[in-house]
Amino acid sequence: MILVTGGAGFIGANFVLDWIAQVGEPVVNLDKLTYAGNLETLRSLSHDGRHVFVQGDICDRGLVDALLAEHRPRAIVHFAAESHVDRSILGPAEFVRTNVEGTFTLLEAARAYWGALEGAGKADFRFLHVSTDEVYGSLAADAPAFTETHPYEPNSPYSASKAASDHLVRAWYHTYGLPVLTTNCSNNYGPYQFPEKLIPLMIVNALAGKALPIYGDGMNVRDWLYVKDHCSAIRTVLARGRLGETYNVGGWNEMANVDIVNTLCAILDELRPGTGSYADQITYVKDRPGHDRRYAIDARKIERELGWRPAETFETGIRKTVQWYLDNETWIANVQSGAYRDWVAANYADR
Ligand code: NAD
Ligand code: TDX
Repeated sequence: MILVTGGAGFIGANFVLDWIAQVGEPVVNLDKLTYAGNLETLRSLSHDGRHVFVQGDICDRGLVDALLAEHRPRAIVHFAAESHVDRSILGPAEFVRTNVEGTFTLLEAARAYWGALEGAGKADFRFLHVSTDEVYGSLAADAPAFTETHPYEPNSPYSASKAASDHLVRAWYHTYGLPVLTTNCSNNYGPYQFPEKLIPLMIVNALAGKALPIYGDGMNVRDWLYVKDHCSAIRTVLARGRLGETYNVGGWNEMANVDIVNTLCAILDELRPGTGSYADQITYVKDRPGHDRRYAIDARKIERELGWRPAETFETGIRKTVQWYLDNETWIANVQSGAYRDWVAANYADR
């Protein structure tokens, strides 16, 4: 049994589906079901005994203690977070609460639980903290990609809260010996991503005939990784990562936002032709405050030490992603209307 936090969100739910399919080991999934949590994504597991869903808050120490005592997991994989930069600018409090206080609560609960384990159970226990490349701040156009030793220079309330959580995880290893691992990954894309993030927002707006809002000059650069490749990286680090280490995870795929949006429009023009090009819907809008110019990940450590490689290129991953959104318009409509919340009550009432 492993305990996953935030397993109803975009990456967490992809991870739970991938874990059950690839490893088959039971999962207890603790998720508060904020606006970003969507159990409809886990519909295929709603009657699978290997998935135990618990709606709750990672800041609730009593609940976390009770789950650890009941399920005796061999690892905690911690995804739960407030994850959207624009929301962190409008309302940072929830980011500090969940990302910093929530991680602190989990670390303390894990320390108590692990401290009472004995023998092989104690030696094998792992706390894997899922983090982001945004903690490193912004890179100049010609600077080398982020390595694991790059200084932390977070610029948004979101990235500052994730940086704080990374520091707590590091301290719990050095001070208490808690067997931790941290991954810092670049921008993910793929199925089941909430349509507030760049790629799903552009696909959904394009299909709805709405504007495609590009912030600033559209030349901000991100590294993009298909979500299933992030899941395989987490599985790899959990299995073979060195304790106390951090691993950067990325796709070696830097792209400017405007190129991403044009790529999406070109694929949509081909797969769902309209009267003109979807690119005609592109609108340049006011920039995001404190908008980081460039992120790039140097993933050589995880490749060299653990033998991990992404399976998808951007070209293959983005086509699968667009096709998925075209094939799953009900999922999108339910997310946009809020109807996905009713599905939870109807299908997980017994949990
Ligand atoms: P998401 O916003 O889609 O999902 C977050 C999940 O956490 C939701 O299901 C939500 O209900 C849950 N949650 C929020 N607050 C909670 C709380 N207090 N208690 C319990 N559950 C709570 O996020 P995501 O994009 O899937 O990101 C998952 C993790 O990966 C985050 O830690 C994020 O920082 C990190 N990450 C994301 C990306 C990316 O591109 N999306 C890249 C690198 C790292
Ligand atoms: O409408 C938009 N227009 C636009 O130009 C949106 C939503 C975004 N953008 C730009 C801002 C960024 O430069 O696109 C880029 C990607 O934006 P987001 O999808 O909001 O992602 P980002 O801010 O890069 O952060 C993401 O990657 C790292 C995730 O949200 C984080 O959780 C993760 O840690």
